[in-house]
Amino acid sequence: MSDPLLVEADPYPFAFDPDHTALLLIDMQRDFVEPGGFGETLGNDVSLLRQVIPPLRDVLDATRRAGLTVIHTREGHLPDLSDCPPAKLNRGAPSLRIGDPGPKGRILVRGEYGHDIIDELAPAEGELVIDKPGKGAFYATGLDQALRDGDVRSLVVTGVTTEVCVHTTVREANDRGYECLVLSDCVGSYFAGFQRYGLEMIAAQGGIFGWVAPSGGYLKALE
Ligand code: C5J
Repeated sequence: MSDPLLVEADPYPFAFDPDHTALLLIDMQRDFVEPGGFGETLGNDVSLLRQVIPPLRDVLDATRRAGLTVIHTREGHLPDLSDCPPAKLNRGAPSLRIGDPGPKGRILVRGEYGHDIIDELAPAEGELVIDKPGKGAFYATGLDQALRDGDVRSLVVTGVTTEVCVHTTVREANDRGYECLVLSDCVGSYFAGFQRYGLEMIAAQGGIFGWVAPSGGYLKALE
């Protein structure tokens, strides 16, 4: 076991052992993040999400250099939508539904161009990519088993969106016994208020779901 590394964080320093820690990049998919994608079609300002790309790129590079495990997730469904519950498909009576043809291929369908991860953060060979039908990365996926197989106990969490897939995943991870550090400048929301309160909720009450810190402290710890 290596000496634990420390990151200044809310509500108190986050200690992690790099040999038992994974970087998780949640849903950095073209349809959420790119201009002309599904997210923008719904009226969202994707520039708020794109702000996370440069710091997350630095975090990804440093994490790879340090030899920690890197895991990517993608939200999406099988082409026949058999893994998409009607409640999700019909929610909100959207003008574009999951599976409909969208600007970058069928919306949230595996194998489509818009479903894939943006080029800037493309998975490297050997990095695990978890395809998830839900908002949380643990629901109906092999993530928990993969983490246990790799003896991973701590997660450094990044990606989009803060209040939806990041939050759901952090809560799921916390209930399963993983310690989560959320990097505040590497998670993004289409809504400034949700970003702020989403992060506050994680670290509130002595770190009820985990820790929150800007990426600088994590990068420093890896040096
Ligand atoms: C994610 C969503 N990734 N907002 N999905 O947060 O529907």
